[in-house]
Amino acid sequence: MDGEIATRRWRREDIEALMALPFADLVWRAQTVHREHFPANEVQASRLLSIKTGGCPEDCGYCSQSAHFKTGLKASKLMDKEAVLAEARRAKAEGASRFCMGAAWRAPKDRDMPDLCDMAREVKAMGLETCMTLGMLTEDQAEQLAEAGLDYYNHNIDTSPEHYGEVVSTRTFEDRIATLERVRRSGMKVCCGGIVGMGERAEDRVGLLLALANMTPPPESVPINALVPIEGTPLGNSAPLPAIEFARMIAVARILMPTSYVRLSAGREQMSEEAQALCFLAGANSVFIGERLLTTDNPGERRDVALFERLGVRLV
Ligand code: SAM
Ligand code: DTB
Ligand code: SF4
Repeated sequence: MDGEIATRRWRREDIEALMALPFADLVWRAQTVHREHFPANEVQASRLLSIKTGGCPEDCGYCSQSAHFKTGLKASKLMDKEAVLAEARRAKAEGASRFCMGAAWRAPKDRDMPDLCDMAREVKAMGLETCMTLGMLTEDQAEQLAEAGLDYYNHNIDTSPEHYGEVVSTRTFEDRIATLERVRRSGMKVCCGGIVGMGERAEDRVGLLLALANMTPPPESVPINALVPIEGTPLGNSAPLPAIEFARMIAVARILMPTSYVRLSAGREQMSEEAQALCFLAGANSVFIGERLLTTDNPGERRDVALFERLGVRLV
């Protein structure tokens, strides 16, 4: 990342001004920035796997996996390494270049670290990029994962610092930042983004982007998730953000973080092809492929092949 981009500071007013641009002007700026730093018609493909599902002690108001809410999800323990490796092979065969392993934990237990490190090491040896999202990490755990060759660690800030306490009560925004700093110091790349459509205010979306863009350096990977409403959770009845507002969010993320992968993450199943196309026009250049995200559906290969062919986009 060039030094100027790594240390640039954005002001809230800069972001508000971008958000207020006429849509065509905003998309034109986002396209210009995107084409300076990335091939215009390539989208990176990641595949997710839930390696430990449900029964989570945290109370994130959007999540199907929290033990605090009755969502009907069946909890299971950490998968065997061989089963994880088989899924990684399948992901590679389906065209994924990165394999992301997610666990419904507040934090990993030290006794699970050797298995987790083996998974990271062996998935990487297949020629896939690796990512994990396991909750909070100690410095030592971050170092162990980095040592095993884990490329990315995902840990989202999810919303603005001001709104965070309304979504999660079992940890603070500062807890999230502390883990992100440990990940950064360990040498792994940072994957950090948020969710929109949780009933947040427009200023919270600005606050989310401000917090992400002012990390020094900004995250290399920025997932923008559209809330997948889960029945039984406090946010299960939230209304989706209009597609054009969602695309604005992507465009502003692209302008603020020119060299980061901006991922159109959760929510593609609920979006039209045209809404997704707007996001790619706005500078999104990464997606999750496959039939499933962690616990919810994703468009899957047949629909995605059709979409990306129609758009002339190459998945890489
Ligand atoms: N337990 C770990 C943690 O919270 O960091 C890792 C797994 S957690 C499911 C990873 C991320 O998925 C969350 O931070 C959130 O951004 C996203 N997520 C979870 N449920 C979602 C939903 N219903 N809709 C959209 N994004 C969601
Ligand atoms: C991220 O930002 N989105 C992914 C990944 N990081 C771990 C998770 C999306 C989860 C969507 C809801 C589910 O399938 O449970
Ligand atoms: Fe647990 Fe992560 Fe879901 Fe929060 S988002 S309840 S920490 S799995």
